[in-house]
Amino acid sequence: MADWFALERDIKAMLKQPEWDDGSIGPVLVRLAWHASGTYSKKDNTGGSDGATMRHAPESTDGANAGLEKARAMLEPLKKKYPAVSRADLWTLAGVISIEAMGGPRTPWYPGRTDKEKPKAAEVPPNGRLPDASQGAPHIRDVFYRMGFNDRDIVALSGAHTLGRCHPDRSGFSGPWTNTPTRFSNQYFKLLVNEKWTKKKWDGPEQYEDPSGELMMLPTDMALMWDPKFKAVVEEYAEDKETFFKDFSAAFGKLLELGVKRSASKL
Ligand code: HIF
Repeated sequence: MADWFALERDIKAMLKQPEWDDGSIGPVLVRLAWHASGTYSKKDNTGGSDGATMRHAPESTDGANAGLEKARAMLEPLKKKYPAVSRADLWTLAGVISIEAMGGPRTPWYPGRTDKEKPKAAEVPPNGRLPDASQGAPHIRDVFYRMGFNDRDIVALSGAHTLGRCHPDRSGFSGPWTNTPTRFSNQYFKLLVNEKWTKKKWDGPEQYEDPSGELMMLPTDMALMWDPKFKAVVEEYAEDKETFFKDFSAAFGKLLELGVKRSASKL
């Protein structure tokens, strides 16, 4: 049996890293947990966090996962310390602990994922299943409906962009969404509603900036304001942090469970 309490403590203890971005590796660990899970397709029940397949080609080479090799490497010492814990469990749990440690809700999480050391080709999801930030509402719906989410879930999940930042050497985009990128809150929604966002004039991909030029939104973030159904939920969460936290926790918990197969003995 793994000592889950000790593992949680160890994850929490490694989050603060002054030399990393905004002083915490929490945001990139949240991105790792989500990208491991977000390849799921309910059409054929493939993809998802089970197997920790992001270590293997082609998933390891998907442009959407650029930079996550660093996050995976940072968790390796914990894999060594807790060999009974699968990487698939470790990556998803690290996201959950990060959100909670940064002031967010506790997300439901259950162990029991197994790692695939030598997956068959069909066991690694194809590239291109993660969302493309340069697109709009129809693409967001295609990708998240494929995982089994609805419009309200999509907006709830999107609140995680209150955390972290974009890196020109990873995605090509640049900058944080909020002034508090290591604090989980409903700030992302407040900014979407209250700031004036304009297209950034630069050589990089299309992104939006606030009047200070310091904060950013991706085209997929702006799409939540341009689509009336999404916008109504954005406005609700901007006003009501409690409801956002409750809905986010349920949706993120569901995301981490996608495609997970457990044998009864593992529970
Ligand atoms: Fe992100 N996301 N995401 N994302 N994401 C980036 C960074 C983070 C999308 C694109 C990007 C979700 C949905 C979507 C986090 C968490 C979540 C980056 C920048 C891009 C381009 C990567 C880089 O350059 O380092 C798109 C198109 C999404 C669908 C709409 C989730 C809801 C918001 C599911 C989610 O939880 C986090 C955290 C980061 C910050 C990572 C960091 O290193 O700081």
